[in-house]
Amino acid sequence: MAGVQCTARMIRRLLTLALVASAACGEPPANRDGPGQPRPGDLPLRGTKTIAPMPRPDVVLRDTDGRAWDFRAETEGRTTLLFFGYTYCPDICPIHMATLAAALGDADVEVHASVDVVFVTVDPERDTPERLHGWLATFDSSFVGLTGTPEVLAEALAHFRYPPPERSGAGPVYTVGHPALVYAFTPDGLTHVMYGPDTPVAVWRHDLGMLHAFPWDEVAAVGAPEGAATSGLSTSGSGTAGATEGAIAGAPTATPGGAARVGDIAVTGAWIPAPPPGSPAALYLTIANLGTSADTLTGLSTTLAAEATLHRMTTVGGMTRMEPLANLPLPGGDTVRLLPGAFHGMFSEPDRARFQPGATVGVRLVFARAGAVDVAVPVRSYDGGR
Ligand SMILES: [Cu+2]
Repeated sequence: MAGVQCTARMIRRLLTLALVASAACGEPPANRDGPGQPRPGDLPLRGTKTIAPMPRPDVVLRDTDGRAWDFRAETEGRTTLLFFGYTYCPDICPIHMATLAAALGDADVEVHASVDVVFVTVDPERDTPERLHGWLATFDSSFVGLTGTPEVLAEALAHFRYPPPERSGAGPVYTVGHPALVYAFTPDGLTHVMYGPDTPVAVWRHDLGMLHAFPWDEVAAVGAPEGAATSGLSTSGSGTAGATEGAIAGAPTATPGGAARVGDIAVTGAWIPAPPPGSPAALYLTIANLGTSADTLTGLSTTLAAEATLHRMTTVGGMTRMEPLANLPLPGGDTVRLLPGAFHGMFSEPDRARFQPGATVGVRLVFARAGAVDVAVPVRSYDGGR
């Protein structure tokens, strides 16, 4: 399939049209220094634009071959998509990587070659270089995995005004908070746009061509953006419980998922994204309480994984954390959706042979009032919904 092909000339024409249109509406054209001087802020990008673009972080990390990786030097003049995450994450991290791999897989060779996807682990203890390399390769072998000492990783996060990575939970199945956003750095060295985990493949496809083709050399003369010293974050609304169903790249809407009924409880659209090797698996579904009495989802289980738990993702200040959830209240007449970036079931140590696209996993859901119900849940690849 043909990728997005935006030439610099096409983008200039688009910008001229947009500026003429805004002038005709009586609004002063924003971010313009002179005639014909395009500014990144004028670009019709679909990602969330930063209020104040930030420079690339000045940190030296380690790649998965153990070599020193100077972030600024290695990425200079290129389009860099930076994400902080960890490979044991069941939800946002694999979604971002799968969506990016799908979008880049469709892109022109020239666009793909101009973009670096850089994944910095926030869990250096479990994400060994070997594991990081293998996990990323399941998405796209060109993705760069980076690690570092806790001090260096904290320094990299602090550049984006995030606290050091923080663990929750005890034992080997702890989770780690991390930023929900992918930061897109363009060849001018700045980040003008960010992307949340609910970014569909189509948006990436659209924006990647534009990030690549924009005449950044003409912008370079404009100088540092005002307010660069302030926080560059704008609210993206990503990863909140209010996410629209189907807005997630990996959430298929056309194919019906597993469904079941017990008492007043109707379960629909259940699906499991096929997890990368050695990673936990997530469960997404919709639960409607068709009765007038309140009920509660008190547990879930499967014989095909070591453990099944319920989680809630919370995004505060752009930092996503996963919290275990003892139960999920289901008020009478309400519908609750387990969606990427909001609620999910999680299967630790899933049976690899059974958690494959096209397979079905039997999951038992237990409700305080309605009782237990077994759902045959289809496993699909993350990019199955594009
Ligand atoms: Cu994650």
